Amino acid sequence: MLYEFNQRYRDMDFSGNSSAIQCTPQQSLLKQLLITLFMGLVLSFLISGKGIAAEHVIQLTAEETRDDGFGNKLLAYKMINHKRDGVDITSRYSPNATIPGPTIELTEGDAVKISILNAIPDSDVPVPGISKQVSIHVHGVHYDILSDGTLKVINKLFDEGAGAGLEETYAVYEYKWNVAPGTAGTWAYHDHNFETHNGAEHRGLFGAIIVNPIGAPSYAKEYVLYLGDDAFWGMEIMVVLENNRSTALILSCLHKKILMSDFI
Ligand SMILES: [Cu+2]
Repeated sequence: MLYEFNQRYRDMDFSGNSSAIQCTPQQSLLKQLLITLFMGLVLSFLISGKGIAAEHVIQLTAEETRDDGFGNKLLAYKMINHKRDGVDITSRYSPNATIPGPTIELTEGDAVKISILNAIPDSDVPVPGISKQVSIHVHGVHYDILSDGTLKVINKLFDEGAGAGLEETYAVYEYKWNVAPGTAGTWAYHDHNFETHNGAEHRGLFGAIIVNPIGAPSYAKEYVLYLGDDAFWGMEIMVVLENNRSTALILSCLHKKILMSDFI
């Protein structure tokens, strides 16, 4: 399947009315003042060393897992590529599709373009009344409605995912996140479109983003833990073992006594 962006989203013009408008001398002066003020703000950010935002370009797929021997298959996100300011940092992730999905670390002020490719078999074949799309619906960071990662029945605009939706079909769908100041924290992302308008979060399509405050200390090991009704799921981040790759943890509390010391 080609990794092509949906044209409808990319070609959309957000610049508004572009027809030429004559400025009066007062308006020109005001414009110059605003430009000077803006340049001053940019310079002060650069001098203080703060607010130097990174640009992330991230590509994920959603895949079906192997049969568990009883006819059950789950779904999982996989990191295909992550570039931070043009530097490839994909090697910090597992090369496999994992449950939970890849934990994505960001910093306040960053900008993110994240796209999803649907690699679930037959997901591009429309089925009346059933969405085969997968999406990335995120919490915590800011975005406009075209990056909500939901179906048109919810957002009233488009089926915002990859694969055959109820109305639109895309091979790849791209979202834009504004990791605005004030969004620091650990947040969930998950599918919202597969088969129901609440998606397939319960079948494995979920993960976390960590938004660090500017200047936050870094830690040798971090864990994101998810609590379900019969299992702990987790993601170990930046592990020194295993070539610094993040590793998914699936720890059933029915079969294993879990101690917090396991994580320290
Ligand atoms: Cu949610």
